[in-house]
Amino acid sequence: MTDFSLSSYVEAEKLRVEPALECVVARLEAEVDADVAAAIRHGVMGGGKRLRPILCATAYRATGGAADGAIYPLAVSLELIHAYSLMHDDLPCMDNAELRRGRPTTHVDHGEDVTARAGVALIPAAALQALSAAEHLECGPEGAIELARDLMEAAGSGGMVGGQWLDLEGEGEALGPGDLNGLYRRKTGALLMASLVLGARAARASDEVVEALRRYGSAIGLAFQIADDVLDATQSAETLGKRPSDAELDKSTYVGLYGLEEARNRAGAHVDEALEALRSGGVDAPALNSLALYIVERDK
Ligand code: GRG
Repeated sequence: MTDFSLSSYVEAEKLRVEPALECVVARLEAEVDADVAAAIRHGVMGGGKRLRPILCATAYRATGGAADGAIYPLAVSLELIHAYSLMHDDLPCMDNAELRRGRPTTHVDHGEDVTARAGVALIPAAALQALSAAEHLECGPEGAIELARDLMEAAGSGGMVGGQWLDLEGEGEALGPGDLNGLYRRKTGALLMASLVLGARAARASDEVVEALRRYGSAIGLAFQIADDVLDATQSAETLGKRPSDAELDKSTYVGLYGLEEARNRAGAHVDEALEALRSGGVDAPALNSLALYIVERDK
């Protein structure tokens, strides 16, 4: 029996993530034109679950990292990539969305060209943020390179960007299970997995533990995107803070392939896989267990 409360944990984590993000955004604002600065602030500081930095910080502590807050500057580098991806994903040339996190998307308030520039500025900012955070964490030159490489690989054409290409190309196509899994592992899974790996690496965890976190991250990445399909098919714009759009954009989804119930079952099976990865790697972390369960239960 545990008295662990995920909602208090997440709230406390957000209180540590937000100032670290504010610090990066304030620095960036001083480097760019005012219109781009405003779009960056809109895209980065406008809410969101902050799941990626929370996973990173949680993995760090679960694998031997200190509880003193030193991890957050690294953790927010993941959120910079995530924020840019949402800003660009919402653009008219991609998913053409006008609502996100319960308010107008960045391009609706700041224009398409400014949003494109603001998003792009966040990519090198994220890499630089990871490198300077690694220096403060005293990871050494090789450790710093490894962290930045993991982040950029997850963000790149073998990861999130490549997944987004597949997603755009797949609109109007009936993707089979293998193709859909590959797309999800890249588009959504790669950055979630990197969040765990960065945290564990920063804590100087053993290769075996890093591998356990990688397997956990890979499994929750898939579970997360399947749960997202379920949410898109079952929830209103009011609840989601964005307009459900999979059907309108004619996207292949787990719900389309397997139906609602089986999609939920499969997401649950990936969560079991994630929990087993932690157990087999000897990682005892109630917060990681609860976060995995939360990922599939957020539609309830
Ligand atoms: C130019 C092809 C090309 C790509 C640019 C746009 C882009 C890169 C990538 C898009 C990746 C993307 C939108 C993946 C979806 C990931 C996902 C499920 C996001 C929702 O994450 P949450 O629920 O969001 O964590 P919050 O709002 O809580 O932060």
